[in-house]
Amino acid sequence: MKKWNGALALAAAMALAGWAHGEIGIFNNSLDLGIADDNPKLPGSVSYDQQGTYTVTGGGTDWWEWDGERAHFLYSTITGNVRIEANVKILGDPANDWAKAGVAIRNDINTGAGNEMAMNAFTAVTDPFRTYWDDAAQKSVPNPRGAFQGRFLQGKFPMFNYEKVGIQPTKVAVQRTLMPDGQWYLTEGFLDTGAGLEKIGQRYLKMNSTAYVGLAVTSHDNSRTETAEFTNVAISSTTAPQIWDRWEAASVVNGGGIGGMNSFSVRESLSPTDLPGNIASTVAALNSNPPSIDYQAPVLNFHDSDSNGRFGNDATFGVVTAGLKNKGEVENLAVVARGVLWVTDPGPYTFVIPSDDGFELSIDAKIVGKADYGKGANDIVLPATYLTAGAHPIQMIYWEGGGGSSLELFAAKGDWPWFDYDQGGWTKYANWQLVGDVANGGLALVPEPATFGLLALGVLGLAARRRKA
Ligand SMILES: [Ca+2]
Ligand SMILES: [Ca+2]
Ligand SMILES: [Ca+2]
Repeated sequence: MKKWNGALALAAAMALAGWAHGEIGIFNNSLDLGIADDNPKLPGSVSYDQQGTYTVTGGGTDWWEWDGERAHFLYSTITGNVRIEANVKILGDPANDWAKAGVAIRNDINTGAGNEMAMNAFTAVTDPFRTYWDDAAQKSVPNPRGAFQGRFLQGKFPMFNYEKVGIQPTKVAVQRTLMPDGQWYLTEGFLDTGAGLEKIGQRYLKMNSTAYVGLAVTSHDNSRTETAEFTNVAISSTTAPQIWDRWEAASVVNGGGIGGMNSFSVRESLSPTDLPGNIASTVAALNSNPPSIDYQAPVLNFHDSDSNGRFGNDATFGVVTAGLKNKGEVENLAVVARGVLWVTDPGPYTFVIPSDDGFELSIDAKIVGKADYGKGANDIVLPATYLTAGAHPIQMIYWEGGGGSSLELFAAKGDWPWFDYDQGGWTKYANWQLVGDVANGGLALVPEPATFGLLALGVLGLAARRRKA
């Protein structure tokens, strides 16, 4: 992992234009997040010693609660890009292992009747004395950790969580950076466990331009409070994001087409021998066996047997359409589908792939996600990938070994943990559509780059004519 060099943050904080110094060091205000006198039951407090130490005491059942964050929060309002970092030390031994102290960026502090469910990103340390029972050793062993967590949607469950376990972090940081589309912020969490600040997670959040930024402590036990000291607290508008999207090179498949207008080029190859259940064997089969069939498909929504995924109107695999296999009897099939995405609405996109068996999805020749094992048609939600406006080659490698077989590729704009925040009611976060289903708002596909120049000229010509009209 890359390390963050935070040396410039303090200086940049001092240089922030228009910075209003409040009553508590560099912060303007503090409050109990949650329902007053209920959760947190015991009021929190803050103090500042003029030497740079902030002492924050907080109660509440947890920051990470389904119905809202419970903590004491010392904050300022800040517009645009922002980074906050601090050394953090929890005082004493908290009653609950999950007591947390850290730095947070929030969309709001009052989203409804004191029941805080704001979009947020929080990097925190937990109880420094936490342990777990080691069965083999028959004793408790240290189990310190830090976490980067938060909420995706204002007023909605669930939340995201990334943890780093092993050494108690001494320093935490969280930052947000506005992406080129002007609406989505990349939020990133960092922890220092002795080797400098290290990124442990990222999420794209569609936040307000003004955020609440500060220090938070939750006791994770509503019958008491816990206290932490924060030093070297720095707020900066300089964020230097480390975007994690797409770093691993895609598998190379030779031959087959590379897309068309509103379509994928699909190549299917029936293996004469059993197809081992992994990506490398699938690529080898595609590169060494003659293709069984090449064709164009508007979307990837295939079904042969067992689950048919999330979308109906399934197509049969090409080998069934061509009469090479009976429906329901497809086995040992290697598939590659390629196209060129044409993105007109830039931003983060989440792709979901229910497939039986596995897959590798790449965009711009870098892997977005994969399932390198035989599997059933459960949804796999890939980490969000940021798509700029314009053309992006896309490639899906898929195989069916034996048993059930199906494949779908669908996506929605945004960074989502799941398509369904009702966990089964199909109450969707966003407009999930099959990739290529433009009529319903899905991502568009265009011809291969070799012919793409002509298309781009055509689009520009059309725009020019519209301006004249
Ligand atoms: Ca389907
Ligand atoms: Ca089968
Ligand atoms: Ca199967």
